[in-house]
Amino acid sequence: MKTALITGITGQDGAYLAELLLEKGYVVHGIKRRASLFNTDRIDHLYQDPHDEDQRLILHYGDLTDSMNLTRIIQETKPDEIYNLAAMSHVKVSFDTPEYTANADGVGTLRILEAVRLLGMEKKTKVYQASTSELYGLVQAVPQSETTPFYPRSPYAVAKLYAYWITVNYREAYGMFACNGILFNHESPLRGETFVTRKITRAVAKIALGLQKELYMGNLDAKRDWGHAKDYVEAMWLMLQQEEPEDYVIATGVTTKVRDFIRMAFAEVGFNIRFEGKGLEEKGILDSIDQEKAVQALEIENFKVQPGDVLVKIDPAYFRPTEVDLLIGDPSKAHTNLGWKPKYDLAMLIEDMVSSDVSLFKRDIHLMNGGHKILNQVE
Ligand code: NDP
Ligand code: GDR
Repeated sequence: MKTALITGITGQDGAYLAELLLEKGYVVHGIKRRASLFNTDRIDHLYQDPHDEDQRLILHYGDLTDSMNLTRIIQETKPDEIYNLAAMSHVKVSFDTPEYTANADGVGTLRILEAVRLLGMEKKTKVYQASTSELYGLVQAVPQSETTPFYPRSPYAVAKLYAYWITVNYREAYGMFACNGILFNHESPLRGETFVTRKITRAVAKIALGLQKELYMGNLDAKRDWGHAKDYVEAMWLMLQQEEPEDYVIATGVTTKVRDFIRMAFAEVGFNIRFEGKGLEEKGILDSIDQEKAVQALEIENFKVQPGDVLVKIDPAYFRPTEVDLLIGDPSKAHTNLGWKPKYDLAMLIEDMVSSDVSLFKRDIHLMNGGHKILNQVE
């Protein structure tokens, strides 16, 4: 029975990876941060009573900024595989918290690698580092592959650049099995609510159900290569099962503008959106409603919006000081060496996310009708 340690287990990828590894028979240790509220929503369905004899999911309090804590956990759990997924992962927020981001996302990776080395586990423990397509930043060439030069464009991406190279360095210097998965954007119903896809799918559900009036967005022209997180955690695992440690791009090879993601997400509930105007004046207007599709998706007959209503507006607060305009990955190496191919395309991803958010807010409506107060957070 193999043992894995996942940092960032309470995040989107941590949750899907924990599920995958438990299915494969692993004992899974996870590091969670202490918070004043419960923060394990995404993995609560995997929770096992610590008194169970065959408990295979074990959580430890910890933080990537605390090397003694990390060293102790690695020493106690003796993992065969470490998946370093923990990070301050929001690009825009990294401009507000650059020093913390460098500490957690950059030096945090060093702490893990150095702990493995100091404990003399460099020949036993394999390390996966959550690298990112944000490393490519300012476009040098497309599609981006393992050999495309990096040009990071945010404190987040610069911190991840350090993490990328320190992983390569420990592999070369100490013969460690350490790999970078250079993952392009991947989303799911578990995606954090402030990332663009989830912000959109939540807003689509809320607007369609009459819980929100409009959606404020930043740069609609950014292009991203979006895949499903379920497919991407499989690639992480595959990388650590190879004979040799190597770095891999994981992507779909298809890129889409934010504006088109919005259109596709609204179309999922039968709302056809057209965009008019330029720059900050651009607006997303409800062109028409496909009544049959809307009724089927929402299970309601009467909508609080009608054709002509402005549902999407621009707010400059969501623009970044430096933007990454275009990401499109070339996953050929992963196809050939790992035999990895995504099962979800963008249409399937959007369907999964919108239907999940519609169910979520229908449940809220149900609770509100029963007299419960629901927090109405909008990002
Ligand atoms: P999330 O933001 O959903 O999850 C991040 C996780 O890291 C959470 O469990 C969070 O804990 C934890 N965390 C944050 N800071 C610390 C810290 N200082 N110490 C310990 N734990 C911490 O990210 P994703 O699941 O989407 O991404 C996983 C990793 O992959 C990240 O490193 C991200 O940068 C990277 N990545 C993600 C991509 C994507 O498209 N999703 C693409 C490429 C790379 P808490 O729940 O308490 O906040
Ligand atoms: P990204 O994801 O920065 O690519 O990083 P995000 O979803 O935040 O942004 C994608 C693009 O959408 C544009 N955008 C907006 N973004 C947000 N969040 N909110 C908005 O209102 C909005 N309007 C337009 C952005 O400007 C950007 O161009 C994600 C994270 O998961 C990283 O951790 C990971 O490394 C990369 O993906 C790959």
